[in-house]
Amino acid sequence: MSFTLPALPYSYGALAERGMCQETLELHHGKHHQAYVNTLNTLVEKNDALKGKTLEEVVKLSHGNPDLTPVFNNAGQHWNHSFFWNSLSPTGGGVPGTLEAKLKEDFGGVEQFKEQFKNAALTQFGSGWAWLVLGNDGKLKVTKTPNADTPIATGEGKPLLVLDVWEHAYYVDFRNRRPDFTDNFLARLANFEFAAENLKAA
Ligand code: MN3
Repeated sequence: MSFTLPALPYSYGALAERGMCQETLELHHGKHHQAYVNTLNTLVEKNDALKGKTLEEVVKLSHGNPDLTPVFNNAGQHWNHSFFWNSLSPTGGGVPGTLEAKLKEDFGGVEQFKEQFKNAALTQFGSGWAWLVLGNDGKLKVTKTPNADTPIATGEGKPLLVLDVWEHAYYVDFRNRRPDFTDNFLARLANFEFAAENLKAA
């Protein structure tokens, strides 16, 4: 059994009017994400201990194991990107009431959450990810991870929403302007309905 690239939950051109053009998605999903899936399949095929495991199992088994760094990097990137596509929406930016109430409770309000999230996205040096997670204490938390790292491996909490802050995520649309990319995500692309569903299921 091998891993496959999940189809986007919208068309390649669906986010163009909201600041993520077709070329970005064709490269990011069709080239970058596809390459992680292909490399992961090649590596797992050569490793009897990993064959037949689910993606989450491969991520957790390879995390922190120096012998399996290439496996972790590609498995983590596959998981994170699959989650990222669902964190975007052609009707994004609106925060449903259930999530808004919880953001108010744990951050003081939606704007305070957005400030913390933007700060995480901007202070992630180099490549990585900014996350909204449900912490193990039951409180919402903003966090960031470098490279392919992911809360499902670090145990920092249950992921609710993610933003890819690797340069390949924004260079076509925003050149080097990660702050503008992050603001645009929070205002017009973030699928807070998806985050609210993840919160409800937690
Ligand atoms: Mn990416």
